[in-house]
Amino acid sequence: MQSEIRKELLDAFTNAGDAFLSGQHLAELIGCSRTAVWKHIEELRKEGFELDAVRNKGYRILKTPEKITADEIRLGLTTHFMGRNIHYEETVESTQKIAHRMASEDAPEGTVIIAEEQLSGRGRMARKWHSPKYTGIWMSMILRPNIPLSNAPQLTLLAAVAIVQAIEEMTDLMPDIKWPNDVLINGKKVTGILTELQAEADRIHSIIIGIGINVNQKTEDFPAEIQEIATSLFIEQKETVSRAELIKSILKNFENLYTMYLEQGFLPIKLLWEGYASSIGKYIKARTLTKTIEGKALGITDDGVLKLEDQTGFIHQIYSADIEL
Ligand code: BTX
Repeated sequence: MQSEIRKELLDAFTNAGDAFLSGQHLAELIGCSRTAVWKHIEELRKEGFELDAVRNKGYRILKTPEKITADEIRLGLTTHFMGRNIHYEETVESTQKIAHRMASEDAPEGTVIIAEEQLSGRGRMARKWHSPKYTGIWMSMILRPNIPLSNAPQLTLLAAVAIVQAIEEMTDLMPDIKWPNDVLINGKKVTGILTELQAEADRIHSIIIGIGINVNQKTEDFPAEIQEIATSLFIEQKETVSRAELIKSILKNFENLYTMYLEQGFLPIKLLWEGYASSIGKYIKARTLTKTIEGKALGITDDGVLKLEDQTGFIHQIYSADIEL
């Protein structure tokens, strides 16, 4: 059920905070009958929303269901465009695949595709991304920035900053970023980011940023081959974290940073990113497609490219690689 009434109802509850809203007031606000309001409230109840209904006062929402449906995310979302259009599915092959299709069908900027589970979640270079049901955030965001093609990787760094900010808001954890796209906690990977493009030679049609976050998995939920390198917020914080709240926080932080980026360029993002980057100043190994370079990570350029100084003092500019600390 995705009617306008329902959207307006959830927006009204968002604006009301803890206050009760009477059926009459809601009907007037939305411009529908009291029966229609009641019908939609019953629908919400059936889907797992817990509502307080008090005679002469009205309704308020006490608890939203465990799922991360479009409605759950809409309730309390304060962004202007990020996540204003949400496509939710229980099980998908990959949210990236759906995002590519929707982007070529002119989905608006800020469209977000979310799934509870991915059967073929993908990482960079055709690697697999383990995405089990109800435990993590598996989402793709469609953007349409007017920037040169070569600047697209900057958005990966921007997304990493937004995710770290959101994790810091929601937990006591202090994640760091490993260039270019890993968010780590205590040296283990909690997040992966995959940035893909739809473009012509010189023009970006859309950028699709895929975000995978391990939220409530336990160690044994990970396949054996990644148990040593992967972690989740639950494992680190020892408490369940609300996926919907985390998504809202990411969307809000992302929108703020992205707006700043479009107005002021990459520099303010670079400064924030460097504040979280664990690899800078350290000796690292960078495996590119063709070679492995060892040396000291000096930082990133104003374009977001990694600067790596080898033993001879030569400074390499690394556009894409896997990093070992
Ligand atoms: P990556 O290439 O940096 O990382 C992939 C590697 O990470 C894998 O080879 C494996 O070793 C390890 N790995 C796999 N699953 C997990 C996991 N759940 N947690 C920690 N480590 C893991 C990173 O690629 C980019 C991942 C993007 C995932 C999102 S989810 C939504 C969207 N849809 C989709 O198909 N991909 C993106």
